[in-house]
Amino acid sequence: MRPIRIGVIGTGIMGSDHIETVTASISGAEISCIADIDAKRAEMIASRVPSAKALSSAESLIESPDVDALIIASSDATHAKYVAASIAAQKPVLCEKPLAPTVAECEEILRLEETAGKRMVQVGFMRRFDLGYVELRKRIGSGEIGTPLLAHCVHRNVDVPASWTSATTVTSSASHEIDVMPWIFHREVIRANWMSPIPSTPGRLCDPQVVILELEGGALIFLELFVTSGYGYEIKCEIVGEKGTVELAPTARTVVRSGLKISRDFPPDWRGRFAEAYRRELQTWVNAVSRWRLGDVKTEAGPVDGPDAWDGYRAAVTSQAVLASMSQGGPVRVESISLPEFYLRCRTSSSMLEH
Ligand code: ISE
Repeated sequence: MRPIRIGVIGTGIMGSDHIETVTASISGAEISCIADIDAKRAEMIASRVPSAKALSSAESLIESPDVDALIIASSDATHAKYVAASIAAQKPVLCEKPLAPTVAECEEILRLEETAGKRMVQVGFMRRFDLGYVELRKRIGSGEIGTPLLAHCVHRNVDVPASWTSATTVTSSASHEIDVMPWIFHREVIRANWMSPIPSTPGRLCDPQVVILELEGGALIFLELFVTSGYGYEIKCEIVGEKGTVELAPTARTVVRSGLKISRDFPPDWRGRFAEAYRRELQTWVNAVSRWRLGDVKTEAGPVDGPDAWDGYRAAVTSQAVLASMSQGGPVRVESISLPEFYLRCRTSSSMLEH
């Protein structure tokens, strides 16, 4: 079978990274077309990829006969319209998180998929493909540490761009824990509480931030977000259960002892920390798209093998509650949503792995 020809919209940090990963490490796919709001940048990136050409607009890329499936990695605010156009063109999509910045836009995507009668959209919550998180989930499921009661999570960036706001910390950074912790605990978030310590010199951003998520049944997730930590990109997660704890092990490959000190390196950002997760995410998605094209997947399950549009929507609903807590103060109830019959059927009729 010929490779899946992937069109990429957006060549910022994640678009460029996906182009490199697909080209170097993914079997059964190639990058065929690239579009960016900055046409020169699209051309420059395409010139480095032998199978790719630059197209002048995202719309022409979605319609192009040379594109079988899409990676959407443009700015968050443009996701919903490109996802909608891809569903209309009946082309599978891997959309970077967040699926869309607002709950209303996510709801519209759910409606479009249901009308199309199949899932077409996978959301780039790549932590579900990280072997550390996968193992955390398995160990919780095995009952080894008893009922999980709480989690301590830390999420630190070195720095953020000038356009970043306190809300972006929630939609762009916290959204990962907002997605992955309910997946590990097998429980929905019912309440969110946002807080921020008061620094000696107030800055432009609230940083660090603390988010406490309460899950059904009473488990608690404590999340520290510190996006201008300055020292490195670091992710920690320890889950405390009734009979023990389980945590992600440090990921550095070496430990250095020198000059009366012991040290290990931190990656500068998430691409290094989650490189293998991104590779597994992309390969799993490409395999799902190939099986779907061969007619090997029940129609409504669609070309998806990982977090779907419902997961993107669920994360948006929780993020909205966190943002409400940020603006009004105090705990905010997360709107209760239950998986509709259509998504339940898609998931149970899917022949694929469980994510
Ligand atoms: C970034 O946008 C990402 O998506 C990373 O995965 C996240 O860890 C980081 O905090 C965000 O800035």
